[in-house]
Amino acid sequence: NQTIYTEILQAKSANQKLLAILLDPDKITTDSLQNIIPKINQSPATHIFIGGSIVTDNTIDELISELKQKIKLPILLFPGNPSQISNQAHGILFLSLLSGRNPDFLIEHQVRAVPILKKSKLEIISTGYILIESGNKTAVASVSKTIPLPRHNSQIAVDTALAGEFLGSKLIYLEAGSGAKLSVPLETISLVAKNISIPLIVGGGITTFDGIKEAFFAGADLVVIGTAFENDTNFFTNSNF
Ligand code: 1GP
Repeated sequence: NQTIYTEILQAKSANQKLLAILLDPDKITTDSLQNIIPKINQSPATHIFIGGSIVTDNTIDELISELKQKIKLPILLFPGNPSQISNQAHGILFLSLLSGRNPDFLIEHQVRAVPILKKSKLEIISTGYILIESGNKTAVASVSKTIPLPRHNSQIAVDTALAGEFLGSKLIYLEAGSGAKLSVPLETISLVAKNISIPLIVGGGITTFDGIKEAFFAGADLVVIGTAFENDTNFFTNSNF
């Protein structure tokens, strides 16, 4: 059952841009959730991603079941490791960190997730995850102990993304890292988008409405906003979406 993925493909072919709000379960309290829910419903978001590099709290099930009652958007797990899998979500971005050379994040975590995934009804969406250098050390780079791809060599990003597509990834995710000083260069987004045929997700360090528009214009099919919304829940309501 690939409903969420089919909808992403349909949006891509209709040139409808998609927007995900990334929620980090560690940073959300029961109180803040009640404030966040109406803001998400008023925003142009089309998806909710749930995850973080260092999720310590065990409240992910509760968080998602509360969100599902009040928000109609598809909820996709964006897990840093197998402990962040919840059956409450609709689907999971099944990530392999293709930019790195750490086998744990290329395949080990994925193998360990299988017994959990086999018992779940989650829609599993294979995603080639590519970390691009961002001017500061982000949690994903530290936690994964990998070196991001260089900013000024888009060709290596293109080749990595295409390797992912040839290996069977359904999505490519170009990531600068949450809270990145510099978001993924537009030139890299553009070259990767031109070369792959699967949908392209872009996130990390995008903090303005113009930043979102530029990423879309460069070729992103789906943009992810985490920190900007976390810091200001009026981020979407104040901009002219
Ligand atoms: C991180 O791409 C997402 O995985 C979002 O990053 O928190 O910088 O928006 P930000």
